[in-house]
Amino acid sequence: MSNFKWPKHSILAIAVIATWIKTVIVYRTSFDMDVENAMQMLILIINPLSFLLFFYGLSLFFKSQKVRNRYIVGGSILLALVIYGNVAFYRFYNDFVTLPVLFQTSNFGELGTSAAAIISWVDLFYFTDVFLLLLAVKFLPKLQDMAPMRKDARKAYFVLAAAMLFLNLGLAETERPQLLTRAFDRELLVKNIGTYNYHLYDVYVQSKSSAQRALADGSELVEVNNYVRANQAEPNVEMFGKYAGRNVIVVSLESLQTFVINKEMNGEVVTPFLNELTQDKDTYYFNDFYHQTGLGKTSDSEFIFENSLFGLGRGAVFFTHGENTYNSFAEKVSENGYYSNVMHANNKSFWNRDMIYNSFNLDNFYDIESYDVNDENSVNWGLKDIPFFEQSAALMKDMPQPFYSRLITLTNHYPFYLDPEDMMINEYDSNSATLNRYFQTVRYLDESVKEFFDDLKEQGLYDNSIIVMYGDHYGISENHNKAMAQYLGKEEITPYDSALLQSVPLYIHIPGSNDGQVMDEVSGQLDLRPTLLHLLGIDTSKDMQLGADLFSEEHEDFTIFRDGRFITDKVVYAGEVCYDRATGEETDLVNCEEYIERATTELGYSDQIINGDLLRFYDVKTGNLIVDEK
Ligand code: GP9
Ligand code: MN
Repeated sequence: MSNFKWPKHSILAIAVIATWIKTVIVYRTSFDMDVENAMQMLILIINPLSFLLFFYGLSLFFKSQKVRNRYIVGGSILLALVIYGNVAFYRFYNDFVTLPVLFQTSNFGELGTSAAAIISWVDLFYFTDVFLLLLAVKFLPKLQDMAPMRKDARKAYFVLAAAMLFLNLGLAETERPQLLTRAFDRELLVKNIGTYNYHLYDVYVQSKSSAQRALADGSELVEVNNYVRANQAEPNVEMFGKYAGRNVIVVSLESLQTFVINKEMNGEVVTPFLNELTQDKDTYYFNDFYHQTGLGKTSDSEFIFENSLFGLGRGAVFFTHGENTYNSFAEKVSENGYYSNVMHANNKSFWNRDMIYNSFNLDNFYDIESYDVNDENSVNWGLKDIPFFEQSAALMKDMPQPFYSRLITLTNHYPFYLDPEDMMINEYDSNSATLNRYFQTVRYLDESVKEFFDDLKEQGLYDNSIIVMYGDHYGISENHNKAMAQYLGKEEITPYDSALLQSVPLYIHIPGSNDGQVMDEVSGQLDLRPTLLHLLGIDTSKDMQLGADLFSEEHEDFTIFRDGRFITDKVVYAGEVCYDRATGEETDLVNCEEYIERATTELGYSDQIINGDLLRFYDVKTGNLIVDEK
């Protein structure tokens, strides 16, 4: 044994191979990435390699063995943290980390209950390569030749690394043409170029978007404006201004999806009050309405509601563009004599709300300081919805009228914990504890809404208000597909099913209207702003909005998701496949093509407006461009 000499660069080789194998295992065990064929599998397996060769290979530039080893071990720790951070994030958001998300640290403190459900001891596995390297560094050096690599050998090494990169990109290009230019979908990116290269790419995109603001001069708006004007839906004459002057109460129903509405779970009704409302004479209930949020979750839904623009494909626009110029719903109603405010019993800085609410020109934010929150009336993320609604109604009573209040509920939030006394139905019995608990917290949310209606009546606010309620985003991610399939009585959840599962309920409840209907427009959260402003008789014909009035004759059955998927009354487009909406069968891509183009255009325009901060160049009163002096 003592004569045996390990080859010169064993530590480097171990680093590359160990981290490589670990990364591939992590891909297969911790992320849910569909691999459809052998080529995709091959790409997945080789994609970490080029980066690892480069990254660990930099050690070859150090002369001393000691420094080389330190660099390699330090590097492996860094990469392990990156991978682990991604895994923990993925468990919660079912998505990959982006740079802007990393700066959302002010949210991390509050993730307490959620984090505990997400991290465990088994996670030490993600550091296996680090442990292995520590052992190797301790025991191998005596047994190996310590001299630095020769220059020509080093050159050959980097040529190999570059060749690996081109091989990877080449294969990815045949599998997914235009991957890097078109990608709204991080899963496709990670699958094809690997998690490490993905982060480098993300840094590049981030700097490009910062440059975009600096370089914008307003001329970009001409094309966007033409598109928006050409596609805008005329208000419905009968509905326009029909409820002018009423208070507007908007309720964001945390994580509520349509799949529980009018359904039972093991013989128990999940949402008795919300079910009743779907048939109510004063309620327009939209059963084919979708959330359009991305990584910003609740904050994205707020952004969409206020602006009728999409959030961003990466990170939360609330964080990345909190200081932009906007023309929010709040600002519009304030100009028409409304007192505008948001009510949410959480710290004001969560999701950067305090900052961006200023940019939205909201008159007030009733945050946690406005509420009486204690151990008794809290669970999970904070104040329970029933006392939240009760205290909110009391606060509303003292507001100047008419007011616009947007209330954000919280109890039906992952991980869906409840106190035993608030459990009104049993848990479900699938392999997903999350889905099992979800039905109970949804049941609680339903009860809280029912009581809220009573609170409003008690405070004398009910009759003169419009109450709008919608699900903010999904509650059950694709991580729970197996349990979901069990509940829905399906063999499996296909991408087609997943897209349709993004439906969230929308209620527009107008006391005394007597015109209640179930509406089956295919529609989305971007449509809320124009719809409600028109009900109040507020003109939006010059606004930069991408949604359409739900009561308009010209409203189209077409709704786009943030990641490029979309739904119409005829097709569902998901995972780059066009499905027949009625049958769920794959159909010719031609049937989706026209819409694919429009989805790309609209998402692109929305991004342009936000990244360029273009509304600073737009006079919404006149519809004129404010041309930048420079
Ligand atoms: C936090 C609440 C929840 O204040 O809105 O945010 P979410 O995690 O659903 O985006
Ligand atoms: Mn939410």
